[in-house]
Amino acid sequence: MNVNILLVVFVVLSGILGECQGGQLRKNFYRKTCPLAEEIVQNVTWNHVSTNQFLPAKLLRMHFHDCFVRGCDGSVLLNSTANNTAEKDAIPNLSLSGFDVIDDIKASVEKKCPGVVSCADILALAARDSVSFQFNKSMWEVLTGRRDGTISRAREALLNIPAPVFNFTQLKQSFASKNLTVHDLVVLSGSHTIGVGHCNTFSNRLYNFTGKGDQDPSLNATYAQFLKTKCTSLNDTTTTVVMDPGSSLKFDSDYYAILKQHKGLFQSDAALLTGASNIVLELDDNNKFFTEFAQSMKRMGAVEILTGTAGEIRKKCGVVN
Ligand code: HEM
Ligand SMILES: *[C@@H]1O[C@H](CO)[C@@H](O)[C@H](O)[C@H]1NC(C)=O
Ligand SMILES: *[C@@H]1O[C@H](CO)[C@@H](O)[C@H](O)[C@H]1NC(C)=O
Ligand SMILES: *[C@@H]1O[C@H](CO)[C@@H](O)[C@H](O)[C@H]1NC(C)=O
Ligand SMILES: *[C@@H]1O[C@H](CO)[C@@H](O)[C@H](O)[C@H]1NC(C)=O
Ligand SMILES: *[C@@H]1O[C@H](CO)[C@@H](O)[C@H](O)[C@H]1NC(C)=O
Ligand SMILES: *[C@@H]1O[C@H](CO)[C@@H](O)[C@H](O)[C@H]1NC(C)=O
Ligand SMILES: *[C@@H]1O[C@H](CO)[C@@H](O)[C@H](O)[C@H]1NC(C)=O
Ligand SMILES: *[C@@H]1O[C@H](CO)[C@@H](O)[C@H](O)[C@H]1NC(C)=O
Ligand SMILES: *[C@@H]1O[C@H](CO)[C@@H](O)[C@H](O)[C@H]1NC(C)=O
Ligand SMILES: CC(=O)N[C@H]1CO[C@H](CO)[C@@H](O)[C@@H]1O
Repeated sequence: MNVNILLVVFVVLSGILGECQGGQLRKNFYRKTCPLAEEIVQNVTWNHVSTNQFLPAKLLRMHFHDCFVRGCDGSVLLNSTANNTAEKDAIPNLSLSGFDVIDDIKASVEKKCPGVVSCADILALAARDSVSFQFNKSMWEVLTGRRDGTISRAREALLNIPAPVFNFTQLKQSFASKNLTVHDLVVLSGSHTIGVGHCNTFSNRLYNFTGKGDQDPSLNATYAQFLKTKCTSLNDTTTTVVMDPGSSLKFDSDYYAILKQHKGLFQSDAALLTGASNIVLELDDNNKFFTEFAQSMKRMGAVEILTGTAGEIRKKCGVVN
């Protein structure tokens, strides 16, 4: 085989690999149609994060929920209507917030280039930029070119968002249904290095694990005692607990160190240690975690996307055109 043929094979293979990673998404899709789009998103996001340090966790989780229900099509942003209960109003799973920030970013982008930049792309960029603020640089690449969906159903959120009581098999299946691997599952769960969980999402582990008033034996007993002082009963639905007690605002690989000490907050966190301990051990390192996170986010950000002429570019993220 001569060099030219090798080159052709290489180019074709890279094309196929690129296809698998991002589908028809591209780097800086709006370069010609709205050159300042990504800069505006970053600026407005950073302005908000500078006065709300809890925002990165909100937007990162919102992007995840968007991608897992009908793909990353901005459907999580749609409001309920008289005849439809939208994803964002699916009962407790969600406790999502930050929609007002997305609306504000969208308004700034619309002012510059009306009807060009999708809400789905804005959410993907804002999730990246909000987490990146503390590093003063972009922590992962976001390909763009997503279009906005027009359908948002609460029932689909309940069916597609993995539950905190899921075991490893269920988590693996949930991610596989989005063409994401066990490696993606463990890497993306590292998002739980920032943010909070409500007591009712894990208090069964403290008070009634098997229905006999018992505690989850896989939860660090010392830590369980501490958690019981925060969540004093099974029916507390309002108190929140940080998931990374040492540095709940800092985006780092602490999550994996926490898992190793059996202090993962949800059963789904603890399940990773039993189901994929080798990956947990591997990721307990900032550089390794950041590198892998960037790749898995690219894969999650391409799940079931609408591109080309599919869907629409919403004028307002909360309502279809
Ligand atoms: C693997 C399955 C997952 C399960 C079962 C799960 C479950 C949960 C639950 C129950 C909460 C607490 C919500 C609350 O009580 O307010 C939470 C918070 C959070 N999750 Fe996950 N999650 C998973 C994966 C992910 C992924 C893939 C991401 C992002 C890529 C993510 C990002 C977050 C963030 C940032 C928070 C904190 C939100 C806040 O502070 O308001 N999670 N997750
Ligand atoms: C974004 O913010 C930077 C720094 O404050 C500023 O120089 C730049 O002009 C802003 N860009 C846009 C498009 O607003
Ligand atoms: C839902 O209601 C809107 C008006 O609020 C209407 O335009 C739309 O056709 C209705 N959709 C269905 C499926 O009934
Ligand atoms: C953030 O990065 C910009 C450009 O990369 C640089 O000009 C600025 O000094 C940095 N700010 C801080 C606080 O390091
Ligand atoms: C995981 O949960 C499912 C549903 O509750 C159950 O059928 C399955 O046996 C569990 N798997 C393991 C390995 O515990
Ligand atoms: C997963 O990949 C298969 C085969 O390429 C494709 O048919 C399916 O639509 C993909 N599913 C998702 C959720 O991306
Ligand atoms: C614990 O779970 C069992 C079985 O589901 C239930 O009968 C019991 O009422 C629960 N205890 C409390 C305090 O909720
Ligand atoms: C919560 O549960 C405790 C018992 O665990 C009970 O005494 C209390 O009345 C419950 N509170 C509410 C608001 O249901
Ligand atoms: C439980 O947590 C303590 C620190 O709070 C730690 O020293 C211990 O090793 C942990 N136990 C297990 C089984 O990981
Ligand atoms: C969606 O609902 C929120 C909260 O009720 C509201 O603030 C926002 O203006 C609505 N968006 C649209 C486009 O109607
Ligand atoms: C994923 C998740 O937490 N699902 C829950 C959403 O809320 C319904 C109704 O309370 C629960 O049954 C689901 O388990």
